[in-house]
Amino acid sequence: MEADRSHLAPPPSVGGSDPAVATEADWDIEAVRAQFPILSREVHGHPLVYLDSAASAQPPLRVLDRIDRYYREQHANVHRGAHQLSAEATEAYENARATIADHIGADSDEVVFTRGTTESINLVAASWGSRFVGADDIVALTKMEHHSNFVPWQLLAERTGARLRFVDVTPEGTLDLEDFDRALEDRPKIVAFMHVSNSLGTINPVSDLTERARAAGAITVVDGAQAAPHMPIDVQGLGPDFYAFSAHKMCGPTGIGALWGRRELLDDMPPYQGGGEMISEVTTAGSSWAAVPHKFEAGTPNIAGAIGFGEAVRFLSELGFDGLAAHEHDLAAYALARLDEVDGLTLYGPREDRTSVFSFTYGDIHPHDLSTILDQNGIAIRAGHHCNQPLMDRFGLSGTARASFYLYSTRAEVDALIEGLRMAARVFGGLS
Ligand code: C6P
Repeated sequence: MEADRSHLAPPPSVGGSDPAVATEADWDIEAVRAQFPILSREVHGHPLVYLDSAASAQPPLRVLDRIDRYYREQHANVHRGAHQLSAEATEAYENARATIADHIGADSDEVVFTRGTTESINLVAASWGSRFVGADDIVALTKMEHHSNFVPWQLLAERTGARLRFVDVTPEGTLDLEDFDRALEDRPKIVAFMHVSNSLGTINPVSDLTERARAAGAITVVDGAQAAPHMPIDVQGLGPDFYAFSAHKMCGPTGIGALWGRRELLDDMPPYQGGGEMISEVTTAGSSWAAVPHKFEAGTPNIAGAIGFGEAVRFLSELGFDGLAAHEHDLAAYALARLDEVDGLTLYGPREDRTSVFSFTYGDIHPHDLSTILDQNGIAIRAGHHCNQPLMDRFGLSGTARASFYLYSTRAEVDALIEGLRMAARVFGGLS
């Protein structure tokens, strides 16, 4: 049923652009949902309302089928055997890389398969960082970062003696651009920042930031974990030097992700790990390295994961990011309007230029209590610091409740969340 839209605030933009407002009727939500078997299960006797896609999105049947087919029909190690199965596995693995590269406007040999965003950033910090960062250098990062774009730089600073400079976040939950510019005056060697905030939904102006950083002589490392699921990524237009993302947040399997890097930078970097497959030659006197990307893929890779990742990217591309962004845009506007109706609820993050992830506190109810009550009603949200402790500190919080929506989410699920919040208020009292 199409809800009355007349009460909606001007919709926020999702995906950086301002797509035409879609309705559930434009986006064939039932056809989309039918592709996700898990969405028809129940939790604690209630239909599942899955509002935790920012943590891990659900995979559609065709991704599950592709992984299943790989194991049933094609499983063998890659790049090793001359036999048919190994050739087929290698072809499927490299095709997945090509699909992902094509999707982000890159060449295949610039895409390194990793375990995910975390490993991608650790790879850059350990490899580029250990070769090019010294005790006199500065690494700039923001207080908005997920721990995976924070701790690797702390480790690098500990190893090298480099200094960290933290760019502030405004009270509205956007990056403090004046502080960003002040940080650049210190001529940092590396500037690391996220594309989209996993707690606030903030979309950072990546191309603007990379341009400013480059002009100041820095390389940029962009955490795209929360952007790649929601918008097409064009690494050439965005302009970073490295871009990291994870499959499991974009309908793919866990344990696989990608690091894109500029070819000349990847070429100059030492290996991250040593072992099979990443070498050109090994002798007792020493070893030489395979060309990129294989130099960074030591050991047997996550072949099934990579193939599933490629299938997920194909799935999203065929569904179309325009329709997806318009659907999320509509849902975000609806969710904002409905959350505004709840007295005692405080929402964190901007109202414009955001994705459909909402962090909030509700009166004095502890976020974990809130999530427990919602879970008893089949509603899955996340509670805690979301691996964003410096950001939580910035807002004087220990944690928030967080509901995140995706391509299969519905207005009815927003309504279920609001009803669940009212239920929690009745349990804890004192709130409407
Ligand atoms: N955020 C969340 O619930 P991995 O675990 O390596 O796939 O992704 C880490 C990561 C990096 N950057 C951002 C912006 C992220 O959101 C995440 C994962 C999940 O917010 C789990 S903490």
